[in-house]
Amino acid sequence: MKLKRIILLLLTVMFSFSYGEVFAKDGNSLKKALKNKFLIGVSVNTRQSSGKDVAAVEVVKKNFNSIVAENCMKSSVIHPKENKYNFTQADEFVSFGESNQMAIIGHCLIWHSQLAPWFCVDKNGNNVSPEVLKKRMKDHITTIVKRYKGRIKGWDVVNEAIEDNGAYRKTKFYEILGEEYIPLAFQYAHEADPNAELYYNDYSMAQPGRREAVVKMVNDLKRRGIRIDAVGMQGHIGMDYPKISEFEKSMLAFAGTGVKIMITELDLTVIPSPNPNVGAEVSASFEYKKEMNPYPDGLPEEVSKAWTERMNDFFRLFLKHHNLITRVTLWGVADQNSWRNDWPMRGRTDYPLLFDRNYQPKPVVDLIIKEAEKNKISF
Ligand code: 9MR
Repeated sequence: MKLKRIILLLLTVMFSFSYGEVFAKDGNSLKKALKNKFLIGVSVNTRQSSGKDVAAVEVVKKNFNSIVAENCMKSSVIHPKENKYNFTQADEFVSFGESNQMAIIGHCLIWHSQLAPWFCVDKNGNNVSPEVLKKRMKDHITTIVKRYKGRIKGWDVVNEAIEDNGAYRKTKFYEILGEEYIPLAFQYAHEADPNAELYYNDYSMAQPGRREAVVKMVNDLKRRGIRIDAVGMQGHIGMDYPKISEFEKSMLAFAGTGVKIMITELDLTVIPSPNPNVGAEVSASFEYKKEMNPYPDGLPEEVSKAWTERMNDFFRLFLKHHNLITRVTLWGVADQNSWRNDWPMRGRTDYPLLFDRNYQPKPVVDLIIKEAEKNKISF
């Protein structure tokens, strides 16, 4: 009996290793390996969704089954003036996803940043009244969501509304409408496409203050019967932040409210941060310093190894909780596409993504594939 169990165990281990290797060499891809775990997505820029960046398009098609618009659906791009929408790039993005049978994610309906300048103010630059802002939000959300009704799987409805300490971010939306702008945005989105999934998305989600505030916000929405399907944890992480245990705590806390978890904007920076407290605050900006750009010509072996291990650790965490997670999305295709090269300091060379500057998969891709395949085999 005991011998039979040992043989079975040995066979399982041998099989899972060789299976993983064969698969990886055979050109297995992230999306095949993760098929029964969660969607594996990537943000695409307009050169990619228009097909111009041919090499990146190949990587996207082979490895990812979901896409999100990196910039083309932000209000300043898609709705630059009150009576002017600019749908060209967003239309192209949605068609790209459809022609490749991908789950298409809209990003983002209400965000204080990259906000169209007209949105919250009148002609003299003064804040509009609550009634006017509600109407503008409703028009904006309804027009965009209806245009892509039935084609977009889910929307980041509100982006980055909470601060590290759990306070509401003092945006124009908040100034004019208070906390209520959030439920209103979800309500308008739901009315425009009742079948679309709706998400709240934010960065530095492992911060205890933000964690608590987001849990409270989701619970309030649910108590009021307002649809919210998932919390998006952006995942702009570094080599020493956040602690994986704190990230996991937040995953479990959000899942505890009854919504799903999505890792929406994953990238792992390896270059020094001029100020570790800026999270992913887009407005942060520091003057270029050569010593802050230590790896312009490639990563030293030991740094690359440490990066691989940490990225792999995060994927192991995601695989451990795959029943809570519906999607993991990388914020960019290959390293040269990443916003990290220019934020919060312009002109640096970072290595935050799964594919290198030659569009080749990094060693971690194989490790993720093996880990996913290992979990798949059970006797
Ligand atoms: O990657 C995006 C970059 O190209 C834009 O310049 C920037 C401002 O619109 O936004 C970046 O994406 C952000 C995302 O929309 C929301 N979370 C933080 C991301 C990184 O700043």
